[in-house]
Order: sequence, then C-alpha cells, then structure tokens
Amino acid sequence: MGYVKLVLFFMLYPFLFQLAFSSSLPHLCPKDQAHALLQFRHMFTINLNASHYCYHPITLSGNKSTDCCSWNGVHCDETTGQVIELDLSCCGLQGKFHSNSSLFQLSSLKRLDLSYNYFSGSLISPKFGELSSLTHLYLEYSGFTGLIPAEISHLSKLYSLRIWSDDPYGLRLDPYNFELLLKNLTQLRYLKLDSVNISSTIPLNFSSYLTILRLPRTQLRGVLPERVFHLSNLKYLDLSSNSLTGPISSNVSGLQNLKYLDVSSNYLNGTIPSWIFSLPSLIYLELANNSFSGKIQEFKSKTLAVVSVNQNQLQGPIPKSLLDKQDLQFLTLSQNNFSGQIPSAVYNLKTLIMLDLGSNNLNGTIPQCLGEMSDLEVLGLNNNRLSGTINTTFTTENRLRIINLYGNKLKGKVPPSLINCRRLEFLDLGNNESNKLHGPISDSRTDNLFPKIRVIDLSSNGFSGNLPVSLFENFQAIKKIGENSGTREYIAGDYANILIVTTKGLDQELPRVLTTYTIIDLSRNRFEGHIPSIIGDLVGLCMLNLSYNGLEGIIPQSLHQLSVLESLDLSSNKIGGEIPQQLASLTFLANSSYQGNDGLRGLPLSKDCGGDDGVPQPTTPVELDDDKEEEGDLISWQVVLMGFGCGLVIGLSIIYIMLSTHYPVWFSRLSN
Ligand SMILES: *[C@@H]1O[C@H](CO)[C@@H](O)[C@H](O)[C@H]1NC(C)=O
Ligand SMILES: *[C@@H]1O[C@H](CO)[C@@H](O)[C@H](O)[C@H]1NC(C)=O
Ligand SMILES: *[C@@H]1O[C@H](CO)[C@@H](O)[C@H](O)[C@H]1NC(C)=O
Ligand SMILES: *[C@@H]1O[C@H](CO)[C@@H](O)[C@H](O)[C@H]1NC(C)=O
Ligand SMILES: *[C@@H]1O[C@H](CO)[C@@H](O)[C@H](O)[C@H]1NC(C)=O
Ligand SMILES: *[C@@H]1O[C@H](CO)[C@@H](O)[C@H](O)[C@H]1NC(C)=O
Ligand SMILES: *[C@@H]1O[C@H](CO)[C@@H](O)[C@H](O)[C@H]1NC(C)=O
Ligand SMILES: *[C@@H]1O[C@H](CO)[C@@H](O)[C@H](O)[C@H]1NC(C)=O
Ligand SMILES: CC(=O)N[C@H]1CO[C@H](CO)[C@@H](O)[C@@H]1O
Repeated sequence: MGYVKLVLFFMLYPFLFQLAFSSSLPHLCPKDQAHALLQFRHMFTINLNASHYCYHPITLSGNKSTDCCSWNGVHCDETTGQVIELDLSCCGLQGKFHSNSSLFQLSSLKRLDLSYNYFSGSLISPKFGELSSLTHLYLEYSGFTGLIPAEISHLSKLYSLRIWSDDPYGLRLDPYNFELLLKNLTQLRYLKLDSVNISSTIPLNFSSYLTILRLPRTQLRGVLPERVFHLSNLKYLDLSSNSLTGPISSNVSGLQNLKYLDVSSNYLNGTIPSWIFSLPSLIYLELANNSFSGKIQEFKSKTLAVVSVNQNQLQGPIPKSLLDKQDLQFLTLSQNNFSGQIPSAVYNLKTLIMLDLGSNNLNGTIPQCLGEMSDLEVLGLNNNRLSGTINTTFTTENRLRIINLYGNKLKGKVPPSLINCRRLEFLDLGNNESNKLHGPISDSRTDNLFPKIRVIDLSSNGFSGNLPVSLFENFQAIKKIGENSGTREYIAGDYANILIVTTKGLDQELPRVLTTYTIIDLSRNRFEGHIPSIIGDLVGLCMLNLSYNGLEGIIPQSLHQLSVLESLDLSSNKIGGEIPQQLASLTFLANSSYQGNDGLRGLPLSKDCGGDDGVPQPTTPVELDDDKEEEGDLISWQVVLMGFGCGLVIGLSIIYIMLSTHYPVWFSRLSN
C-alpha cells in the first residue's frame, strides 16, 4: 500500500504543490486584520476529535501581542502586511459560520482553506463572492449546507475551487448558477465539486485552462459531451457516480496529458473508444460499473497503475499489452465476459497488488507463478471455468490477503505451500464441485497458520480426515470478538471497495466484507471424527457450517462460548447425543429463529419462539422428536439465524454508502 500511495502521490504532486503555502519574511499585520482573525476564532469552539480526515490538526493559536502574520496558517503580503493566505483546514472549528463573520473583512485574501471543519448547518454566505482577490477557495468537508450562492461566480480570478459536501443532500448548486460559474471563472484550472447536488446535464462552457475537473456524485445526467474531451490541458477527469448515459464519443484526440480518467458508476454504454487506449500519459483508468461492451484494445500508455473495468459487458481475451506494464498495481476485470486463458506472463507484473478476474468466462489452468508474485495481496479468480490443479508454490514472502477461487472446476491437492500465506484474511476454495479439491489442509506445523484469516470457505470439495484442529488453533483473528463500533474495517482494507467478494454463505456479492464478519464453511466435504472443542475458542465466529460431512460424536459444550454466532449448521452428519444445555446462552437461540430442527434432542426451548419483530424468517420452533431417537444417535439438526451481531446488516447499509462514495479511501486521502 505504501507504494500505491507513493505512486499516486507523485501523480498528484503537481496539484498538491499548488496547495503549499509559500513562506514569507517577517512583517507586521495591521491591527484590524489581527482583530478580525481573533474575532473569527472566537466564533467557534474547537473539536479536534471528530474529523478522521485530519491527521495533524492545526491548533489555531493567536496572541494579540505577537504579529498575526506569524500565527499558524496565516500568511501576509510582504509589503502591505495584509493577510493574503489563510489555511484553517483541519482546525476542528465547530459552530455556525454567519454572513457577518469577521473573516470577510480580510478583503485581500487570495487563498482561503476552510476544509475539514464543522460549520454544520451553515450556509455558504454570498459574501464569499466579495473576496474578489481569491484565487483558491477550499470548502471541502466543512459542513456547509444550502445552496451554493451564485455570487461565487463573481470570483473571476479563481484558479482553484474545491467544494465537497459531507452530506449528499446538503449542498445544492442550481444548474443555471453552475453554468454561470463555469462561464465566468475563466481562469479556473481546478474545479472539484463532490457530492454537490447539481442535477443537470454537463454544461459546454468551461475554461479552457481546466487541468483538473472533478464532479463525482453530483447527479449529472445526459450524455457526456465531446466538448469535455477537447479541454486539451486536462490531466485529471472524474465524472464518476453520476447518471451519464450513452456512449463516449470516439471523435477525440489530443489529451496528451490526461493521467486520470474516472467515469465509473454511470450508465455509459457502447464500446470503449480507441482513443482511451491510446492516451500516452494515462495512469489511472476507472470505467467500472457501466454497460460498456465489446473488447478491450491494447493499451499504449506505459505508465498505467490502475485498470478497473469491472462490472461491464466486456468480452474477448485479456489484452496482452496489460502484461508488460511495469507499474500496474490494480487490475480488476471482474464481472464481465472475458474469455480465454490467464496468460502466465501475468507474472511479469511485479508491482501488481490486486488481480481480480472473478466472474468471467476464463478457462485453462491457474498460472503456476501466481504464488510467487511478491506484491500481490488480492487474487480473485472465482466464478470462472478454471480447471486443473492449483499448481503454484506460495513463497514465504507472499503478501496475499485474499484468495478467492470459489466456483471453478479445480481438482487435486491444495498446495502445501498455502501455509506460507500468513497474511491471509479470506480464503475461498468453495464450490469446486465437479472435480473437487482434497488433501490435508494443514501440516504438522502448528504455529502461525493463517493468524489473520476471517473467512474460510472450503465447502463442496473432497477434503477429508479430521477437522483441522491445528488450523483452528491459529485463527487468532477469529479468537476475539470484532468490534462493531467506531471506524469500520474491511477485509482487504483500504482498497476493498473495488473488490467484490462472493461467498456461498452470504449467497450474494458483497462489495466489501466487514472484518467483523467471520465465516468458517467446511460443508459438503468428507471430514470425519469429532467436532473439536477448540472451536469454542473462536469466539468471534459469526457463521459455522459443518453440514454434509461424516462428523460424529457429540456437540462440544464449548460451543456455548460462541456468543456472536449468527448461523450454525451441523446438519447431515452423524452427530449424536444431547444438545448441550449451555447452548441456551447463545443469543441467537434466545432469539429463536430455527429451521429444520427435526430430531433435536434437548435443545433449550426459548420463551419467544417465532414471529417477533426484527428477527428474520423465524420458522418451526424446536420440538423433541421421539421417532428419531429410536434411530440411535443419528441426529440431523440445523439451527439458522441471520442476525445482527456480526454486522451483516450493518455491512449492507455500508454498501449503500460505499456506492455513493466510490473512492478508495487511500485515494481520497491524497487527492481531496
Ligand atoms: C503572548 O506573547 C507574549 C510575547 O511573546 C508573551 O509574553 C505572552 O505570554 C503570550 N501570551 C499568551 C497567552 O500566550
Ligand atoms: C452575526 O449574526 C448572527 C446571526 O444572525 C448573530 O446571532 C450574531 O450575534 C451576529 N454577530 C455579530 C458579531 O454581529
Ligand atoms: C463575472 O465576473 C465579474 C467580475 O469580474 C462580475 O462583475 C460579473 O457580475 C460576473 N458575472 C456573473 C454573471 O456573475
Ligand atoms: C457556451 O457554449 C455554447 C456551445 O459551445 C456556445 O454556443 C455559447 O456561445 C457559449 N456561451 C458563452 C457565454 O460562452
Ligand atoms: C445505450 O443506451 C441508450 C439508452 O441510454 C440506448 O438508447 C442505446 O441503444 C444504448 N446503446 C448501446 C450500444 O447499447
Ligand atoms: C460470453 O462470451 C461468449 C464467447 O466468448 C459468448 O458465447 C457468450 O454468449 C457470452 N455471454 C454473454 C452473457 O454475453
Ligand atoms: C506442477 O508443475 C510442475 C512444474 O512445472 C510440474 O513438474 C508438475 O507436473 C505439475 N503438477 C501437476 C499436477 O500439474
Ligand atoms: C451450509 O452448507 C450447505 C452445503 O454447502 C448449504 O446447503 C447450507 O445452506 C449451508 N447452511 C447455511 C446455514 O448457510
Ligand atoms: C437475549 C438476546 O440477546 N436477545 C436479543 C434478540 O435480538 C434482539 C434484536 O433483534 C436483541 O435486542 C436482543 O437483545
């Protein structure tokens, strides 16, 4: 990840540089300016806790008896002493920002940065339009609501305007004012309006100086006008998460400097025009989640770092030219109809971090060298037609966090070197039904096996032998109960939202999986022997499915420690005996949603069986079944409840938010 940040940092460096406030020589600021600043400061309280975007909050200090030009974030003109630059970003300022604010007395201001504060519910005052010297105005994530006033368009010297609303319904820009703004701000180089409700088509009159145009989540609709691509200085274009329709014009040339193109999450269709593949400086290409069809052509850019075209209707082979991009870090082609084999030359992509080819039509075998790609963290080959063995050696240096081979036709033994994947959080080898993976999944080594694993799905294969006790012992991440409060962590961390995870247990595709959602699914294999009581130590477990195996013996009492378990399926085994009384302490049993409990013996009856609110699909309550008792110890039982404890429901609500704030976190931190 450090490397990605580095690359993107350099890519954005010229723009970040504009932000750097130049240092100036000592000088005295006029008293009225100092007074205005102090007065402004006293309008607000400081809340340094809230904004997670601010890593180094600035303390706004002012001392009447010192020169205000020496205060943090304040810069003055060297000759007049007037305040010309004010950087109050990340100061934790909290309170209402009124039109009578003394800030508007600083009439010489050229740069004003108020981003990342809490002026919650404050309107953007028309008085901003009177700060006529402004070249840079940053109002990102600072809690402003209402309408962006037309007066902003008076700021004809504006070079850079950045407004990002933290509330998607909070800020609105009238389509007419939007056009006005664009027409009048003839010097504009950098325009970013993020999550501002504009709800119009894209106007045609832009400043031809525009270098960075970012209008994501602004409810833009209609076709993407060709005019946008005639902005020859454009380096950075982001129109993602809007409602743009139709094809992208093919009649485009120039754009020698375009580094970043993101039109993902729109309704664009047709083929991807060939000029996109010819862009010489392209680093970042995001076309995901549209309806593009046809083939991908060979890429000319040598600098590509990110190619993300997932969730379209693309087909054909994986382009060869992608395999010699020395800087490629993210390649996501999933959820299309790409066919052919995975070229083994993929190994040449030494910098690749994410290879997501899932849900396509790929066949052939898994290239042998994949386990040797030293930077690879995410390998998604699920839901294809891959066959043969997993004949790769995972080196001890590998950094894999996700391996998803679900839904292929793989067979043979799981490579013993899999145990070298110490960073693994998600392993899905499930549903390789037609051929079946088998073999022992652990060896005699008992230390450090998958300490970070949170989801392991080996279902519908041919694994045999006793349940792998030594594996369970090392599932450190499941041995604690995940915290659902505070910031959410996702499997695969920061870039998880460009990864779609499919698991059978969830029976749906989740854009990202909360790290608190832990799954062990070993169903439909040939495991035998007893259920080891050590499973009871996996207290963070949300879902355990051991059904359709040859397990026998009794249910260990230790299972009652699984206090956040939402789903337990032990059906179709040869488990016998009493169901331990202690299982009554499992909260989901108290919540009584059962299914298919034929033959349960002694499962504690709960008081509020079935039908109560908030609990999904309660079915048959538990009953004793004497007939089954006569069949000896062969008891088939199943308890199912999809609950709330482990965050699936929370996870789903997060997905919505994720779709509307599409940026990978690591990216927004750098670029906003
Ligand atoms: C303000 O600055 C003066 C001069 O440097 C210093 O003596 C005084 O302690 C400062 N006051 C505060 C409140 O920091
Ligand atoms: C500024 O306006 C607000 C709201 O109208 C008012 O409450 C406040 O007293 C005013 N402050 C000054 C210094 O006039
Ligand atoms: C355009 O900017 C000028 C200031 O240069 C201003 O006088 C004029 O009113 C602005 N036009 C609009 C339509 O806002
Ligand atoms: C805006 O663009 C349209 C189409 O290019 C053009 O006809 C019109 O004259 C432009 N208006 C202004 C004010 O520049
Ligand atoms: C693209 O979508 C539009 C509707 O937005 C539709 O009319 C058109 O036929 C589609 N074109 C293709 C090539 O699918
Ligand atoms: C996927 O591509 C294959 C050809 O490789 C084609 O036969 C099939 O119809 C395509 N499937 C879809 C859903 O477009
Ligand atoms: C795995 O790859 C090695 C090295 O190429 C080869 O010798 C071996 O036959 C392969 N095994 C299988 C089962 O394909
Ligand atoms: C457990 O796995 C079996 C077979 O893979 C599946 O049919 C069943 O629905 C699963 N149980 C739960 C509760 O998901
Ligand atoms: C005993 C117990 O944990 N009951 C829980 C059942 O589920 C509801 C939510 O649907 C919880 O509020 C209860 O605490």
